[in-house]
Amino acid sequence: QLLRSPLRLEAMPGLPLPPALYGAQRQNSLGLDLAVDAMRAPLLQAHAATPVPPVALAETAQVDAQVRRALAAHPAWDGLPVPERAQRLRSAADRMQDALPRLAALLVKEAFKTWGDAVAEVREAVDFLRYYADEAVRIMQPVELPGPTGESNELRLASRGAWVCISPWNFPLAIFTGQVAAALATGNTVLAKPAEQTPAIAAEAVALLHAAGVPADALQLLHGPGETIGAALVAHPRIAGVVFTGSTPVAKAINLSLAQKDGPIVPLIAETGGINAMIVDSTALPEQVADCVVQSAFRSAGQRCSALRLLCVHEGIADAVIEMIQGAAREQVTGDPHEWRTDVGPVIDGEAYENIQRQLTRLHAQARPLLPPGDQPPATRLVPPQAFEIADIGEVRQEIFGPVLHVVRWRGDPKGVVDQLNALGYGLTLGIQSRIDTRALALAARAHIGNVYVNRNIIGAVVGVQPFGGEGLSGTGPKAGGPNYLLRFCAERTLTINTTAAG
Ligand code: TXE
Repeated sequence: QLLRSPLRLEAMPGLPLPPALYGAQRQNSLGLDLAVDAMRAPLLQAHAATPVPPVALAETAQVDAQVRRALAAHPAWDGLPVPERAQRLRSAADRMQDALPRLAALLVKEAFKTWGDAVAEVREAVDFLRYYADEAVRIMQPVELPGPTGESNELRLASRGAWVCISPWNFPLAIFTGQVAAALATGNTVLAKPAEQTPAIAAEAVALLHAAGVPADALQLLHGPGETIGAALVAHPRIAGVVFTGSTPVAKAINLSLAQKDGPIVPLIAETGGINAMIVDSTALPEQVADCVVQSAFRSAGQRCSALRLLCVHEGIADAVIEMIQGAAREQVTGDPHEWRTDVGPVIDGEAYENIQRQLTRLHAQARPLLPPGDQPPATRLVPPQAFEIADIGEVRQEIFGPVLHVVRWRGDPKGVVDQLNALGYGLTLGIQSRIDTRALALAARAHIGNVYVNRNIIGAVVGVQPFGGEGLSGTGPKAGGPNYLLRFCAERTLTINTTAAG
């Protein structure tokens, strides 16, 4: 199920084929192209009919009152039977599913997603709601534990209180919904602070959750800058925990703020970026490698925390792989995300664009460019897929959040490559391409990396199937979309009763 078979477009009547179709397949990250094409009419209709509504910004002075409201709403929400809470989240999932064309259109308009990525993201948000609803029902049953004669022992999970959910712009619906759904499913109330760049899609998700029966005070939305609103929420002495996805420096700043503030010691769940690599040995299939590079490094304009940044390829097949990547990259259509054919849309904002351009200038001076730079005017914020050959893994010090790949050749023992990757300190994703199973498994076991994908044509996870999250500079764990995630939102409580006592 995980290694999907290639979908052949020739079988789809009426679908325009690109002039030189790479690998005779064309699909987005989750192999959705064909399904997305089938939805073309309702999606384009929704696009014409969906404005990006303005939102009201929160004031820092409001934060305390909103936290108090979330605390006041906690007993009633927590007091609902778990199946009832789960049912409301499933109802929100159904509503989200029904609203797919409108939500996808909003993602295209507000977050500049391509259509394939937008549809995949709505589905991921729906999956998060359903998965955490089911998980809460599964884990929140009291468990009888064995104990000494004359005592009964019970372990149960309880909600903690009001959680702060801080989310980024790159999956503004899926990550936002996942965080909120996990906190709500476990009986917590929520103060959600979405990214400044993508407030409208978060507001849509909240409206659907409210309509599905989540009380307004149990789920509150605060729009505004991270440095003010986000920081004020984190610093509030009465919050129960923070779940954060974004950059490593902000995760560390939140950790520091939590450590220094008054009030209880509360958990932080942080999921940040990575310098994600793929190790390709001499037995790998160059075409398969190139396909994975296109899907993992260039799609979503490289704006995924899981995205491939560093290709470590055995010198014996490096030239063949590079040539194949050059061919595959040429097939990528960089352009307006509203256009149906676009593969690589603009990066999120001018600041991100400038940042990427600075890194590209440095790379042009220091490394061998493997792809043409393109001639897109800066106002478009379009960065065509870029790749640079570098001499050493250690040269990659920083995550470039765009469609930019580093390529390095290696020789000798691939275990040394894993050791160098471990030394970078990030630990989010790793791809391995090899036709020697024992070697691939040995490399995977050596890597201090949260998510390893062997011979897969995309680096990235599926909710409820492959839990996702990193370690080291890439985050705290536990993994989102996996069986241990909800535990972190809960307090563990035991109840021991002396069953021999009179009375
Ligand atoms: O993230 P930020 P940005 C990485 C990626 C990218 C970089 C910057 O490398 O280039 O982060 O992106 C809120 N207290 N990723 O600037 O700043 C902020 O308002 C509390 C990887 O978007 O970390 C937003 O809601 N909150 C990542 C959220 O934090 C604060 C996805 C993320 O913003 C805050 C996105 C503060 N002091 C970026 N400062 C991934 N893992 O997918 C900011 N925020």
